[in-house]
Amino acid sequence: MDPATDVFVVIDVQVDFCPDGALAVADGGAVVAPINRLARRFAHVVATQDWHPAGHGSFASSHPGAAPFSSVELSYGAQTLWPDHCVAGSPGAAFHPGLDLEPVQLIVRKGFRQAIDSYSAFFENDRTTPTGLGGYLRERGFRRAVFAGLATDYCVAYSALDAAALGFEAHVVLGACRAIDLGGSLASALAQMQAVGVGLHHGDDLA
Ligand code: VGL
Ligand code: ZN
Repeated sequence: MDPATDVFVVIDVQVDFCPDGALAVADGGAVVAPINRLARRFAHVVATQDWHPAGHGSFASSHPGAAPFSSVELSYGAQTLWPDHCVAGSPGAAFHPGLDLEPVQLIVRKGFRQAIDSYSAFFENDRTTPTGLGGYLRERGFRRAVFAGLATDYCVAYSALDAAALGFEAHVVLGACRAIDLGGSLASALAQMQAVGVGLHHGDDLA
């Protein structure tokens, strides 16, 4: 590790992605302890927060007759529809109460445009609208980005893939992530990350 050029990126460790949340990821709360432990080993930590307006275009409830977890065609292509979740300012959008925010130097909110979802911490789902995180990390001189959080196969994987595409050395600590696994999405995400050289760490540490 190089403390000056490594950054730990904590993805969407929010109440709605944990058990009893609106879009609960199985065992989602299990990521909190390893993430808190990892964060203390990095000199630089940033976090993302899924942050949607009420009536967001990714919510099934915004598409009459559509069921959660089905897919629709939006202006930018296929979009999975989710239960209402992480509505800006709501209790479900808050970080998990056990997440240690003290080491976090930047919080990036994403998915706040009504008509565009954003899985990745770098580019929204139209694949062109930037969140600004790429410029921030580059300007701060980071070279290696290590990811953990929720969910492995959506926001973590999209973020790690974009980081690699932007030229960062990307790693994912899989033991500090949990997946939604919808229609083979976990296997597909792992294969895509492997294919572009994202470092996949199967335990809850970087080893
Ligand atoms: C996420 C689905 C919808 C995630 C966010 O954080 O992985 N997944 N919104
Ligand atoms: Zn979302």
